[in-house]
Amino acid sequence: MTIEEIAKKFRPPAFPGSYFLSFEGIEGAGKSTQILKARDYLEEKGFRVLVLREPGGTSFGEKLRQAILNSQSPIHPVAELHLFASSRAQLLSEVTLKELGIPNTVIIYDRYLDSTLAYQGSARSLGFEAILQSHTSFPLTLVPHLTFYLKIPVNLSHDRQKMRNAPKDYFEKQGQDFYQALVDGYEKASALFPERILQVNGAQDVEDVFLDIKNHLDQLILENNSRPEN
Ligand code: T5A
Repeated sequence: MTIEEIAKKFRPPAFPGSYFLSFEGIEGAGKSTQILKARDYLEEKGFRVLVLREPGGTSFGEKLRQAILNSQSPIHPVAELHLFASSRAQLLSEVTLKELGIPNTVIIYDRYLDSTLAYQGSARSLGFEAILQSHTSFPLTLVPHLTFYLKIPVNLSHDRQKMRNAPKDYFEKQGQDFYQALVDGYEKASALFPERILQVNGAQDVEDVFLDIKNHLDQLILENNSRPEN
């Protein structure tokens, strides 16, 4: 089976009136900044919004997050893949699937499957096929209705990390080649899931980035004819 054929098996969850969204990008792309704006906007529209982060979001997942991001020694790429997938399966079953069952809910993930494709599949060289094959059991077969990929160049990622002046975590310590492989990985993921992944120019001003996102959110809600405010 080709990776395109495997990719077709991934589907968004079917809960009428509720949406599953994710935000993606390299370090400092502006995900957290834009997620808060999207949350406020969707709440104004009358949705109930939950923001969840990966890895993490459950007590089991937060322990895995600490184990990975605070690791002082190298973790094997296959171990990384399974740690992220474990956190994801737990978050989907413990929180996401239950909450989406409540009408007019929006779940926003700060990183999801495309992070694993870019970080472990591309930058850690495991390949897309290995990542997708490890996600073929439910609930890992679920994908968001829309994914916003905030695209920034590698040098801007470094500039924003420097400005933040926080201690570097496990992945932030990686070199230029790793970051370039992440960008390549996100491009490849966007080509594999062209309807789900929307590329947004993350190098613009915060407000201009959000304007692009807002237009896509309006379109998604209109297409599905579900406006709780009406
Ligand atoms: N990981 C995760 C994997 O390897 N595999 C996986 O499967 C998964 C799920 C998670 C790490 O785990 C890895 C990837 C990550 O390395 P994390 O702590 O969640 O780690 O780190 P990030 O998600 O990368 O979070 P960051 O905080 O680094 O990036 P954000 O959220 O994209 O950026 P944000 O919004 O905090 O902004 C960064 C800075 O830039 C400014 C902000 O004010 C902030 O100072 N900024 C802008 N400045 C100018 N113009 C704009 N448009 C700006 N937008 C933001």
